[in-house]
Amino acid sequence: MATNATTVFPRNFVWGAATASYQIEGAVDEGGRGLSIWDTFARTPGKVLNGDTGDIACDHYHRFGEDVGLMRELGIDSYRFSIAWPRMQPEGKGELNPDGLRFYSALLDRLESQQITPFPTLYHWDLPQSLGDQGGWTSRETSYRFADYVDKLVDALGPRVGQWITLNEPWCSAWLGYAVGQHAPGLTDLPAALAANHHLLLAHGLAVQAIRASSTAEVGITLNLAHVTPASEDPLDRQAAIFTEGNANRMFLDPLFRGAYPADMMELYGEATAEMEEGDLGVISTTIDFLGVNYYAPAIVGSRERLTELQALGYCVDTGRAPNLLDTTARAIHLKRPGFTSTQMGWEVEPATLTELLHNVRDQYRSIPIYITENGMSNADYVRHNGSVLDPARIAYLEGHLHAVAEAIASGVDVRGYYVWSLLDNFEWALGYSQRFGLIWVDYPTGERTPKASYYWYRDFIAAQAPLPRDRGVTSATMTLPA
Ligand code: IFM
Repeated sequence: MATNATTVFPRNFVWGAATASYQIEGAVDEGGRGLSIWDTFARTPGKVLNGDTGDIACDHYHRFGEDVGLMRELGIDSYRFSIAWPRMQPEGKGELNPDGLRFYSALLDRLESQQITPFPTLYHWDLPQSLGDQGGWTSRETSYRFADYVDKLVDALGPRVGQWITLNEPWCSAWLGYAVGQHAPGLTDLPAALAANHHLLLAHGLAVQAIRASSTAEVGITLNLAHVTPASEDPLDRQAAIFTEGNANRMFLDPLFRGAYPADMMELYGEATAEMEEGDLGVISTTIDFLGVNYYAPAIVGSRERLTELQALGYCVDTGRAPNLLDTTARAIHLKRPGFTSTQMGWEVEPATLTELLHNVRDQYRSIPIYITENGMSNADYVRHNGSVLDPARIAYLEGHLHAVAEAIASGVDVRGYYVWSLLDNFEWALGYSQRFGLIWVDYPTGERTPKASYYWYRDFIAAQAPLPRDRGVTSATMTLPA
């Protein structure tokens, strides 16, 4: 956790908050939007807790003006959101939907009027259902469809966007969607997950090339990188941790930065490995301008064979982590340590692991501008009798992780910005509305927004970083974090 230390952020550090289309927009049947695989998945009984869907969500589609107003009050420099592919290209092909374009143009206008820089993600899991019907990410064709979509979108909105994120957390799309079955489309099929892993990366590479061909915007990708620690020094636990880290990190970072999949993982997956074409890895490793890192919690991993011994040491099985990964990552098992604070998701809180992870990326790959594109926690928030929402645990979590980011910067990692997940409470995928990650409470029946104590804390934190306008020569701002 944070110690008595001075936290310094560079002068032009970007302060932001993040959301994603299916999680907040609602209006799934409006403005010519097509179906997505998440509409189908959420409407399938038993797939999402309480049968929740994104049909209405935060109704951001209708309330985006109010939401941008709340961003303005918060004082963020930049807003990370995602563009719903089925809103823009309802069938995943053809011309862009004019109503979809109107919605995102209006959002961009509103952001611009409030001097908030847009940081759009091109794909945050809502694949058009018609592409899902043709194999989704197991099909190479989906990568080509994505590149075509991005090409058209950048032509239409490009002049107003200076930075694009191609994909959000392709690990989740590929592995939770096709191996674990907890996310759309809900498959439990290792070769399908490996094909999806490859086609998502190919889609990313093709999209980078499409953007480069028609714009000068920066482009990057957001990964949910893992900080993995073996539960013990036992060789079986160590090997399980290596494979887990390989599955979460190296299966993405190696092709992106080294143009090759990691040999040990290819050997592990053997015949299940995806078919590739010559040149694919060259496309995937097309140079990017920045890396987005989403980080929430450390992972403690042991070998399934050693579960009894590990339980005797006080570990328990982390049921909040994808259970079927046990088989797909070499019989590795996610564990929880005794005595560690967890969030409502059951995720352990250990901010210093974020600093270590950022060091690892720099040392094992290369120094590249990094944005922390998501960080935050779900909490058992509630509205008090006087209408306020007090969430000191979230404030402590954010403080600790900001300190960890500052430590990474101080030791030379090129971190350029930080986005809280999330601006609003929203639809947390398979967990429906049961998990509240927002700085702003959303009353789902009415749509009413109530900023939480963490919102005001983050507002004051940002203000303390830039007490003078940035063009008035402020070189840095300091603040002392509590012990
Ligand atoms: O809500 C998600 C988001 O869509 C992707 N990253 C993790 C968040 C919390 O689980």
